[in-house]
Amino acid sequence: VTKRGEPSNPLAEALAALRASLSSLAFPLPVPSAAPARVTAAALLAQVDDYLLPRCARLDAPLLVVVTGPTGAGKSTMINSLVRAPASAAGVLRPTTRAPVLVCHPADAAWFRRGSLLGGLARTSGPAAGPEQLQLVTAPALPRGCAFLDTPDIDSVVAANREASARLQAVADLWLFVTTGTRYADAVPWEVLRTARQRGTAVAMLLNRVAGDAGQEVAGHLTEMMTGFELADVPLFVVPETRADGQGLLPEPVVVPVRQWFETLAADEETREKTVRGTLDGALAAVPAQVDELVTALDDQVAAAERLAEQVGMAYGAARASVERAIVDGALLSGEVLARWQAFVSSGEWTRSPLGPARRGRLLAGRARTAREVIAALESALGQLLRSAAVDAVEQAHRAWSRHSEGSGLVTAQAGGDLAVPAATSGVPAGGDDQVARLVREWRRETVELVAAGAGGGARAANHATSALVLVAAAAAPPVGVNVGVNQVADHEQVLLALGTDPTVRALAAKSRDGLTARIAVLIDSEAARYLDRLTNVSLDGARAKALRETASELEQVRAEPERAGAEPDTGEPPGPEAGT
Ligand SMILES: Nc1nc2c(ncn2[C@@H]2O[C@H](COP(=O)(O)OP(=O)(O)OP(=O)(O)O)[C@@H](O)[C@H]2O)c(=O)[nH]1
Ligand SMILES: [Mg+2]
Repeated sequence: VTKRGEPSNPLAEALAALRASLSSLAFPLPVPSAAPARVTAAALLAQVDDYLLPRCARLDAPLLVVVTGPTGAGKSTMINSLVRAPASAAGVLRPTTRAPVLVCHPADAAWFRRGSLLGGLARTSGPAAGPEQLQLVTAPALPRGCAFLDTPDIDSVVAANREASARLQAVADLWLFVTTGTRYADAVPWEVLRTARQRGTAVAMLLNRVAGDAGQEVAGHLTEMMTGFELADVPLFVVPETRADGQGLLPEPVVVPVRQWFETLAADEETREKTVRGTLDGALAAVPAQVDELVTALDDQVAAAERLAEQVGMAYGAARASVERAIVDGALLSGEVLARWQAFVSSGEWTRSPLGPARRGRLLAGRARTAREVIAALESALGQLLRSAAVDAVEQAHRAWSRHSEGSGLVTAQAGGDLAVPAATSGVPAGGDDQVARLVREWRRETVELVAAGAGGGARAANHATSALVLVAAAAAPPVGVNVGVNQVADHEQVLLALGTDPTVRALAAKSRDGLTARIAVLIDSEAARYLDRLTNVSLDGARAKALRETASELEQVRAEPERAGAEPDTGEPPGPEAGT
């Protein structure tokens, strides 16, 4: 039928594809759908590995009865009594069964010892050390072709037990649900049963330890409840309260009807296979709904990531706009820059001959010192402007992300460091190098080179002064065309106005300003990237959702075409571990 480890049929291939897309899923943003989706994805992935793949590869493997129900209901005691040996420890300390115990006929043991059914659980022959282990016990009293899996209780207060229990239930060909006259009305087990039922899992009920005279009444009520939960057609065993013997086994008369039912099931190949196929098909049919939930949750991730990205875009867009506005409207020409500019202007004859081509060199020559001071003041003011814009942006982005849970988890405790600390200003010693200082310095250098190239290698001092003019014109002067009456404005403003009309300065300043805005854009983008980088994994989710949807629909198609599914067991082979391996 199949070679171990190879996809044996289209169904197995479709499941393998589903498995691959499931294993790439992540739900990092804590939107409401994320936590349930993580649980669903893990459970589905486990079911594919533990049960769907192995079972669809070998339909003739022994039928696995998972015994489940509330703690203390007598699950382990019943299994031991069925196999007439203390296979799984029973006890008064709740919960007793903390790790799964698989009891099977010795001839079936090889299936479970080597098999990929529950492949993730390490096999042990002694008591399992934890829920990641599976204890294998053989019992000659069991018929071949039918095995029992004793599981931790269904509604355990121990979370690890509950999860382990759910994982084990997912591999069942049939559930034997054991409850008692005092526990049968509890809500949790019924919800679990309803889910099993909706998934087409075969179920048998066992009402255990029913006290003599209450039997009729309790069984009647339970039957009513079963009907309400669409479990009316499920076999119900009512086992009266008796005393266990020295080995903890129940008296034969109360066990016999249950054992006979399983013996009949194991012996009747057709019914057994029908049970196996029914549960398998139910589990496969339940996949699309689970995948829908995952796809919706992935969409939620993308939507949340887009919201977060938009907030970052707004914060850093505002920062960039405010810096550009300050440059364009001349806001930088104030304070120290203005004082230095005035000193620079008043040291010469600006008002009468601003920038006359013939006199430019001579005029500017004497102003090297004041020019340097203007440049230094301008650099410092520009640096401050950029730093405060970066701080504003990081604060706004941080505030925006912190307002909701999906963002607040991302701003702290990540490998990239705490986003609350703006990179542009953090950890830089006074006078030290940082991104902003580097940007300003590089922009000044670029402008000085532009001026030098434009001046055709004039005197250094002249270049200095012209650079000062160009730098101020680029970063601190308002755009040309502001109509100011010449008599009412101060000398330095007249110089500014003159700068605006001088074609050489204008061209150089325009180039210099373009260089500056480009550098600012790069800086702002790299600051914003500290936030956006945390969303890159999420933005892939659109593609992941699409891939997942495709694998699920392929699985649906294969399932809907039995001839393609090709999971017909080779009926010529007797069921057993040796077959086809
Ligand atoms: N008198 C009597 N005692 C029983 C019966 N079934 C179980 N017990 C006792 O009840 C206790 C619990 O039984 P277990 O078989 O360990 O119950 P369980 O459902 O496996 O419990 P967990 O493993 O904790 O989920 C043990 O002390 C058993 O000896 C019964 O039919 N009659
Ligand atoms: Mg037990």
